Amino acid sequence: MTKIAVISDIHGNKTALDAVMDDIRQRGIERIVCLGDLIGKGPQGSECIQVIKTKCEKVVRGNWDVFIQDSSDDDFIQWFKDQLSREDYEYLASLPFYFDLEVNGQVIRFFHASPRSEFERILPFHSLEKRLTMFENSEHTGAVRQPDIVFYGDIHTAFLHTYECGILCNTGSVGNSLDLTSASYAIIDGSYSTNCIQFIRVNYDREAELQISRDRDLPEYEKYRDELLFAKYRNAQ
Ligand SMILES: [Mn+2]
Repeated sequence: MTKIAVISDIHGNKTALDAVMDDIRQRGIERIVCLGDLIGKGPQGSECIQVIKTKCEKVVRGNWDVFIQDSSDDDFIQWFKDQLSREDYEYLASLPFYFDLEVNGQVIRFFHASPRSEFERILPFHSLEKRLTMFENSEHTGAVRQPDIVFYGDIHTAFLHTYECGILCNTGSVGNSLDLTSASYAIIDGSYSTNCIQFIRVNYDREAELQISRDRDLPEYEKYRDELLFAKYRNAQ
């Protein structure tokens, strides 16, 4: 029986990650994949990398996982850089851009933000033309069979759209959810030779996570608190 949990955008929130991992375990699901942004914003990036490294069969890199590897003169970014070990950096540098899985004859593609870049943000209200580019191949994929189903993260907002060419699905975010404040993930259930997609919301102890953040002197704590308690995005226009 094929059941795969798809998680994304942990952002160093280990309290939320543990709650989601418990939920996945209780459902008897053994396969887990992760769509990147393991670190940044929340206080426990290195600890989250350890969990993801051990529990996930495939992980792609997100925008935070990429730019944290560059040198920075920004104090905020530097704080997160200082939390990571050499092994953590090596792990992040080893992550692939994307992967495909074939389930019941359908190609399911997984990447962080778009088929072209970890930094290209595609939102559910963008033009249809732009959303349909999510099914296209790119220099990262080469000329392979195009996907029937696409899973991505990045925008911290869960949704599913159906088109003639396929299904576009965003898992939402485990650690920094910006639609509802509960942790978000998806399940692909390939039982009975069909593919069923489910969305799961997990309540977790946000006050405990904020306590850890204060204990560790997390930079821009108030912005993190507003994201966790009110789903208020720090860079909202
Ligand atoms: Mn993210």
